[in-house]
Amino acid sequence: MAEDWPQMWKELGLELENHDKLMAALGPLYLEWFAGQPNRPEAMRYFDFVISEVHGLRIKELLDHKGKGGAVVGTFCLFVPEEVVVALDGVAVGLCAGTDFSVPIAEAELPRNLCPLIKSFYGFKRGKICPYFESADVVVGETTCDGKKKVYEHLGKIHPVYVMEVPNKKGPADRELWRAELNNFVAAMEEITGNKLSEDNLAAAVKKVNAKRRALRRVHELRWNDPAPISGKDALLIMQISFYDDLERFTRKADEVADELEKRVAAGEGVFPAGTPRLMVSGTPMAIPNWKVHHVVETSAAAVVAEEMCTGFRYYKNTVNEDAKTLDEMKEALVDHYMDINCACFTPNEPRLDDIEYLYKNSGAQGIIHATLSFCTPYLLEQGSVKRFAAERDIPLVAVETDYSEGDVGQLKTRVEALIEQVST
Ligand code: BJ8
Repeated sequence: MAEDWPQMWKELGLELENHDKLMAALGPLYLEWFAGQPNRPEAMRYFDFVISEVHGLRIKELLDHKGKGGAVVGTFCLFVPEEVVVALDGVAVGLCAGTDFSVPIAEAELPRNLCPLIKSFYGFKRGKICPYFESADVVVGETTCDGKKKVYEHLGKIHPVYVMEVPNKKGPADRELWRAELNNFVAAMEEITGNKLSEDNLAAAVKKVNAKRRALRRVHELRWNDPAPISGKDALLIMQISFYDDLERFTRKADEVADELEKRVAAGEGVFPAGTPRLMVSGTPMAIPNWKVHHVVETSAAAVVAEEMCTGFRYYKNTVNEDAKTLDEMKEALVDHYMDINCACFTPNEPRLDDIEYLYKNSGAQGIIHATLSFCTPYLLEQGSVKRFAAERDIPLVAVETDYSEGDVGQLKTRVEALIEQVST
């Protein structure tokens, strides 16, 4: 790691002692869980490098961008229209929210019976541990679940926050609300970036973000082959990195992975032996560095071959229509795109079951793990519908509720192993 990073972190106002402790814990964990996987694609080296520089080079790039007058926009949800941020020469960064490390810092102020994703990100800010947070000119929140909605009020006291109202239903009035929210967001981002949205810059941004979604889809769908040419853990990692890496470089590198995977598939090569039990995961997002469920599955002689979640299919399922000509038509295409995300924050949310069915049928998965973060009411309540859906089709399913601690790994492993045994007989 370059020597001037501690100085950079200091200038960002990080609490260096806590930050060092976090990095000291994450480095060995990453080496143990990722580097040791057999027969990883060569093209994963880039992603290993990105992780090795996660708080170094990438932060320097963001600060350089700010130095040239650009803005950095922090996000926690797929609903934040990154095409608008990119069009206005901003950088959208999905902020870290996947570690237990920052949870106790949040619990000093927030209730303990709250989703760990929310506590994780709030603890990062409160403890001044995350250089992405400290680099962000603004954090864009959303009114998706009650936990996030209310914590943005707290966050707003210690960091600039802009909140988008996401509708709870998908009828005409809800579309209208979202259209208005999109226009308000454009106005807010124009003020923050000092740039004006135009047909040209929005069309270019849509193309760039679409290319990223397509590259992710290529990587993820190549796992549908047996043997799987890449582990679920690596596919998840690529997905997580897509939220904060440089947009165009990331797309190139993800396409390089996909090119290599295509060759592996043609040669019948995989990271697991052919016939390894195949599972898909559905539920709440797995923010970096939350790799727990995938690690448990793939150290139990099975493979994760699909994710019906925001760090997965929900992000790359659709691209934004590139045929729109006028700015109004382009914004309407964005409205269409975002209103088609099947998050549990909507009621009803039947199309999520169609997504699960599509992934289950096409990925060759033999069973489903419904994985929900603790205290996530929307996904815990949808667990019942997903269970019913699976039972009606005789699909083996196990539903787990977990957090970022190590405490339940043994129990998780027992449940996953029972599912693997069920799909293997
Ligand atoms: S579009 S899933 S990213 S809201 S896990 S914080 S819902 S209590 S993250 Fe999400 Fe956007 Fe929906 Fe996707 Fe609340 Fe649940 Fe926690 Fe969650």
